[in-house]
Amino acid sequence: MSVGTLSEAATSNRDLEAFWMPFTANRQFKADPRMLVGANGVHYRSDDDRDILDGTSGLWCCNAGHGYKEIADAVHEQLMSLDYAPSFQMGHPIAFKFAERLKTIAPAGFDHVFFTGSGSESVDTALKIALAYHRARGEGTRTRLIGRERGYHGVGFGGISVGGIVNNRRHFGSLLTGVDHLPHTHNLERNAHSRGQPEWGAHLADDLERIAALHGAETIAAVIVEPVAGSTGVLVPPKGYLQRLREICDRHGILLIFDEVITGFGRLGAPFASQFFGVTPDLFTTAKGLTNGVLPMGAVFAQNQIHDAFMGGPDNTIELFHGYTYSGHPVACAAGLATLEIYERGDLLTRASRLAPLWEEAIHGLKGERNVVDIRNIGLIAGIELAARNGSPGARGYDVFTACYRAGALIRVTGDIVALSPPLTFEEADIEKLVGILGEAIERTE
Ligand code: PXG
Ligand code: PLP
Repeated sequence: MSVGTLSEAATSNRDLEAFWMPFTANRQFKADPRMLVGANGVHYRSDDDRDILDGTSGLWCCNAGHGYKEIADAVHEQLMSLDYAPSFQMGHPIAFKFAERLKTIAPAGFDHVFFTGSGSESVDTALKIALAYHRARGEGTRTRLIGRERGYHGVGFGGISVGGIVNNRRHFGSLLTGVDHLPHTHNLERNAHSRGQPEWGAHLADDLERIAALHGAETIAAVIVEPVAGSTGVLVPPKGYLQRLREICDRHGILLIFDEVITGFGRLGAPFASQFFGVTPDLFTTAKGLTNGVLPMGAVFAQNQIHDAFMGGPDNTIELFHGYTYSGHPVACAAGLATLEIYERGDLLTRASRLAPLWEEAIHGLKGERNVVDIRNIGLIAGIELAARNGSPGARGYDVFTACYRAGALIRVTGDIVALSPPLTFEEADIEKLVGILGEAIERTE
C-alpha cells in the first residue's frame, strides 16, 4: 500500500471550470481549492503534500479506510475476465454470489437483495417496491409515502420528496404528490449533550397516528426514516422512538423502510442499525460502505414476505418493472466481495461498539468550548452543533471546516453542525488527534 504521490497534474492544472461540482460553492472552492491526491489507511494526502486525517470516511463511505490492495486486485481481475454484463433477463455469477454473501450479515429473514448504483437509487427502489408490493396484494389504495423533517434520502425525485431538508427540495418544483412528513426529533432544550440515545422524544413517533387518521391508514404505503439522521447533522433517535414507529406501522399495515445508507456496514457497531436498535424494518437501503466507497453501488434488502408477494402469477411475468443498467455490476460486486472480506477479517462491522465508549468520552470533552451548543454521539458517529454567527448561518461551521483542513483533518459540516464518522479502523491515538484538531479549530474560530 503506498500513499499516492503528488501528481504534476494536480498542482499545475488550475483549469477547474469544467467540473460542475456537486453540493459545493463552486466559485468559492475554485478560488481557493482543497485537493486530495492520495489516500492510505486513515489518511488522505493533499496536493501540498500533507497527511489529512480522515474524520469522515470520505463521505461516510470508506468504512475500512483507504488503499486496500485486495480490493484493487479483485477489481482488476474482474475487469479482465468479465468487465460488464447485463442483468436484465441475463445473469453473471458474481452478482448472485455477492447477494448470497450479503444475506449472511443481514438480519434474519432478509434473503433478497436488489442492486442499484447509489444510495439515491436505493431509496427510489425501496419506495417503488413498497408501492408495488401493496398493489400486488390488492391494496392499491396505499400510495402515500411518509418521510420526516430534516430527513436525507438522496437526490432523486423520490428521495427529495420524502426528504425533509428544505434547500434540497425548494428549488425543484412540486415533487411527488401524496407525501407527508413526521416531525424531526431534534430538541436542544430537552436533549442537549445527551450521550447516545436521548431520553426524551419517543412520543414524536405518535405523529404517525395523526397522519394515518388524517389521510386514512389505508392510503399509506410506507414510512421511510434514517435510523440515525446523518446528513442533516447527526440526530440520534430518542429511546423507544424506532420501536414506536414499528408498532404504529404494524397496527396500520404500513411498511417501515430504514434508510441505512450511512448506518449500514458497521457504523453503529453492528452490521446494520436494525440489529443495533433491535427494530426490524420491512425494507432497508444501503450504498456507501457496501463497496467501501471505492465503486458506486447500492443495495436494497427486502424481507422474504415482501419479495415473495411479487412471486405469484405466471412464471414468464416480469415481477418488478424496475432496474438499472448497472444493477449488479460485476466490477462493483467484486469490490463489494473483497470489502466484506476485509470487514470480516478485522471484525470491523462490530468494532465501533468497542470504540464507542472511548469515542463518546473524547467527543464530549469538547463540551464548554467556544460556541458549542450541543454534542451528540452514537456508534462511531458524532455531531457537534455550534451556535450560528449572527446573521450568517453556516459561516462559523465553514470556518471550522477550513481550519481543520489546514491543521490536517477532514471533517464534514452541515451549516454550523460538525459531523464526524471516521473509518472503523481508527485507533485511540487517531481519535485523540481528530478531537484535538477540532477542539483547537473551534477555539480559534470567531
Ligand atoms: N440516504 C441516506 C440516508 C444518505 O445519507 C443517500 C441516501 C444518498 O446516497 P447517494 O449515494 O446517492 O449520495 C445518502 C447519502 C453529508 C452527505 O454531507 C451525506 C450523504 C451524501 C453526501 C453527503 O452528510 N448521504
Ligand atoms: N436514459 C436513457 C435514454 C436510457 O436509455 C437509459 C437506460 O437504458 C437511462 C436513461 C437509464 O440509465 P440507467 O439504467 O444507467 O439508470
